[in-house]
Order: sequence, then C-alpha cells, then structure tokens
Amino acid sequence: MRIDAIVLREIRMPLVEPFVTSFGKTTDRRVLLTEIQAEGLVGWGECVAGEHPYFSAESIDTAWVVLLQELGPMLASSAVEHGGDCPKVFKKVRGNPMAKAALENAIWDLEAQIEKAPLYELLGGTQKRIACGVSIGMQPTMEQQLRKVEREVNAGYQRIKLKCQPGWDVEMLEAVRKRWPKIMLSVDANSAYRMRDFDHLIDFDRFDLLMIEQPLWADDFYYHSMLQKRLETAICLDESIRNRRDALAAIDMESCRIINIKNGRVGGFSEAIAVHNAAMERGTPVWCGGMLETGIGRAHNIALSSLPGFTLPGDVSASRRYWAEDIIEPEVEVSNKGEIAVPTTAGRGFEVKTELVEKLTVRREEIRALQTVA
Ligand code: OSB
Ligand code: MG
Repeated sequence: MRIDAIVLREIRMPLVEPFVTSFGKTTDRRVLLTEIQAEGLVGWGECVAGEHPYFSAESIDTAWVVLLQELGPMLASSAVEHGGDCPKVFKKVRGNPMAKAALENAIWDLEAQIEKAPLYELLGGTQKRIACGVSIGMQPTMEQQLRKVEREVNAGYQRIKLKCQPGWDVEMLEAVRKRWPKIMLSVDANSAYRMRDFDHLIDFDRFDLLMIEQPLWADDFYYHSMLQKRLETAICLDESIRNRRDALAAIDMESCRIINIKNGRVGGFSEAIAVHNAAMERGTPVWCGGMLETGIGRAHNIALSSLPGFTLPGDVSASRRYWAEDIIEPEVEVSNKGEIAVPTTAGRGFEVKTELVEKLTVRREEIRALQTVA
C-alpha cells in the first residue's frame, strides 16, 4: 500500500468516573491516536500508553516522541502491504511496544478496508460473540465498592475483576463474596505484593477466584512460579508478558496458568496473535485485557478477542462505562448476557466520528511520506 501521511493526535477524554489501581488514579485520559492515510482510505490506531509511565515504562509523551522521530518515518518510507509486515519495519527500535502497536494496528485496520474483509477475519478470528467482564477500580468505601459490583452484575457482565492492593483485599473480598457467593470473580494487583505477602496471598484461596492477576513484580517470572506452586488459585500474568517467548517461558516454568493479552503491551496484533498461538499450543487459556481505550482501541480489542483461544471473559466492556460520548459509531454495547457481537462488516466495523476527534484534538503532527518522482 502507498502511505501518503501518518497523523499523530492527542485527544483529551474525561472518564465518566475515576479509575483507581495500585499504581494510581486516572480521571482524564490523554489518548494518542494514529491516523494513516493510504489508497484513499484512513486506518486508525490507538496508543494505550498511560498519562504516566506507571503501568509500564511508556507514557503518551514518550510514545509521541518515538512515533514522531523513529517509527513514523520508518513506516512512511517502507513498502508494507500487511499489518504483519510492521514488526520487521520497526525491528531496530528496542522496546516501545505501545508506540509500535499504535502504527501496526492502524495498518491492519487499513488492510481490512482495502481487502473489504472484517478485521476479525483478517486476524484469524472465529468467534462471532465475545464474552465480557469488567474491571472495577478501588473505591473510597466498601459501600461504594459493593454498589459498583452490583451495577455490573446486574448489567450481565460474566466476570467481575476487582483491583486490589495490601489493605484493600481480604476484607473487601469477604464482603463481596458474602453478597455474591457464586459470581465469577478475580483480582488484579498490578504488582502491589512482595515476597513477605506470600502467606497473605495464599489466604485468597478461600475466595474461589478465577485468578489473581499480576500479584508480584512487573518483570518477574521466577517468584510468580514460587507463589503459583503454593497457590491453588491460578495466577494470571499481565505486565510480565511482553511477547511470545515470555508467554512460553511463563507457562513452562509455571509462573501462571492464565495469560492476559493486551495488544499494546506486546507491540501490536502480530505479537498478540503469536502470544495467543503459543498459549493455545500449551493449552493455556487467554483473555483480552483493557487499557481504558476509546472506541478505536476497543474495536481492535473486540476483533482480537474473536480468536479461538480467547476462552475467558475479557476486560472489553461497553463504551458507556468509560465515556459520556465515545469517538466511534455505533458505540460498543454489551448484551444482558455479557456479550459483544463481533462486527462482520468490512474493516473495524465501527465508524470513527472524525468531527468529534477533531474537536477533542489538542496536539497534532503529520509525517508525510516522501514521494518518489517517477
Ligand atoms: O492492569 O488490566 C490492567 C487499566 C489500565 C491499566 C492497566 C489495567 C487496566 C484495567 C482496566 O484493569 C481494564 C479496562 O476496563 O479497560
Ligand atoms: Mg492487569
């Protein structure tokens, strides 16, 4: 495909309610969007890096610089035909997976339009409906926590994930389990625990959790495997899994029994598919994680979740849980059975509201492809 231009934008979107994890509180999202113009079409991508380098080393600002100075020019002067060609183009740049994914996924998005194929099909998806869960941030009081859980259980979500940390865990889980003894429940610590907490974590076994997500260090396999040996509950790794090799290492050393796949964290759809395939080869279930995405990243997560190994409910939920108005049309909706229908029309299946995006844009930069004169 012939790329004419790559546009980087920063938009600002306030969350409908603050999201609190063990690494911090998010109220207003600053989102980096990529827009690739080629063949008279526009492919969209979303960089899921946060406002601060807390979840991982990237932030929206580091991604902006890397995209503008390195990845954007590389892609603009390349001859990519497929989203899957991007990792080769970006090979010299170490790390920065979220910046890479923002471009690679926009190319897949474009490719689906050029091929007039649904994005999910291009990725190898097979599921027409995906199972949805929610991730609930830590609340100021137990009463508010229970109200939040109640709202999402009533909405029909299939799995409730609760953010936790030392001081907001067993008591909170006791209260939730007392009220809902049977719901599919998990916790996500975002690396809040240490070795001194092992006995405390083993006590979580009594809550019949589907999994404990990323209890220990973001870069660790070894201590997670020590912990998994002593836990009945499955550990799920999020932050620790950067690529297919990590997935295989983590599975083979029994650091986890479940893997959370986020295409931003692993560098784009290509590596996300590779992680998925590795997990499937080993019989390890996966699910699609979320990063408080706008509709663009959400549409991409829905397409990814349609791959056959995504057998557990993902953190891919309705637009309205995050935004007063999403930037896509239709907005993402979840049925009362906790499912999202995967769009079967060509491309990503959700139109980008370009006027709204324009209105929300606070920063814009354009990388023009060098035209070779015939
Ligand atoms: O660890 O899964 C996480 C949000 C931001 C950063 C990290 C995580 C999350 C979530 C929210 O849990 C998932 C979502 O609803 O998008
Ligand atoms: Mg997580």
